[in-house]
Amino acid sequence: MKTDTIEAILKVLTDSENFLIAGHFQPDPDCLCSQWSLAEFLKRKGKKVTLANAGPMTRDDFEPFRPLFYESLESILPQIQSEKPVLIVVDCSSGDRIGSLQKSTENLCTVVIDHHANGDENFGDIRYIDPTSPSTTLLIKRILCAWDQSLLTAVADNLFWGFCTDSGFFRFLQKGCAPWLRDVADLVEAGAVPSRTYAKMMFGKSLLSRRFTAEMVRKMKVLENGRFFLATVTKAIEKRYGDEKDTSLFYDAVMAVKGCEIIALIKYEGRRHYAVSLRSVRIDVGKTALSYGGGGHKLAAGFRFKGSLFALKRQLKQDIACLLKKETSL
Ligand SMILES: [Mn+2]
Repeated sequence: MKTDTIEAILKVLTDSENFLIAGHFQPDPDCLCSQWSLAEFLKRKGKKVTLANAGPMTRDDFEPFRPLFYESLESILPQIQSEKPVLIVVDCSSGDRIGSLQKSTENLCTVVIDHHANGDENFGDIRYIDPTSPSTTLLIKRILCAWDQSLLTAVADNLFWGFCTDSGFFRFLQKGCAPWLRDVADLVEAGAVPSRTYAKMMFGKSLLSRRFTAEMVRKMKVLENGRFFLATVTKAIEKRYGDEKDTSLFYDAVMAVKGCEIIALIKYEGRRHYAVSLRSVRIDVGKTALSYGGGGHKLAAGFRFKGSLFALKRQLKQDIACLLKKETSL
């Protein structure tokens, strides 16, 4: 995969004075913390920075970020068109992932900073892509430290949070991650506190969000001799739990089941519209997601599906059965 260097990124950051920082829609902490930390840093260097994310940013823990981000660029479009800031896109590497922001930013010089492998190579003028990084925040950390060694405590704290969510609080880290853990150590040195971040991520949940997991575990289908688990968030479940659907707890609970290899979670998004998330213990499900027009990582990926739930389930069961068969025969 072609990637530009940190030096190329630094050159744009130092040479330009005005930036628009965007990330993927349905942002996670890795995305928002990458955006915010980069913005904070550039502002301290005297640059003009605008933050934008198509959202939604409804999660409680995103509240401090919310007033700082534009969800739509409509109101500042004339300004963008006359000032032509450099667009920096983080935590995704194809134009469609920034959602509704794409149209208003198409003609801007674009820098892409991402750790996903399956992006669009034609998107962006400068692309710094490193799929070995557990999070985009660690790429941002390297860029910031290459410019200026001092990290604000708040920046270190947020960069660490992004790393923790994408690495499942260190659980998903693979062999060879040691260099990245040195960056993590730098963040802790600069003021990030692992126990505090863990508490922020794991505690203070609603009882309803625990009940969601209970219901999903009870209703999921056990397939392929207990190697594949398929669960569906139906319209009724969606209505009952709303924002209280804590899917990460569900994945953790099912992943821990002996023999579990792959989990698929189908979510109702509207009539004949479904979002599918795939999780895997070791087998590459990124390619499966890609074959449906989606993307993601080897062990965590997803895609959207238009059509009947019946057709989706039938196809997905077939594909996963095939994948598991191939793995068994290797
Ligand atoms: Mn990420």
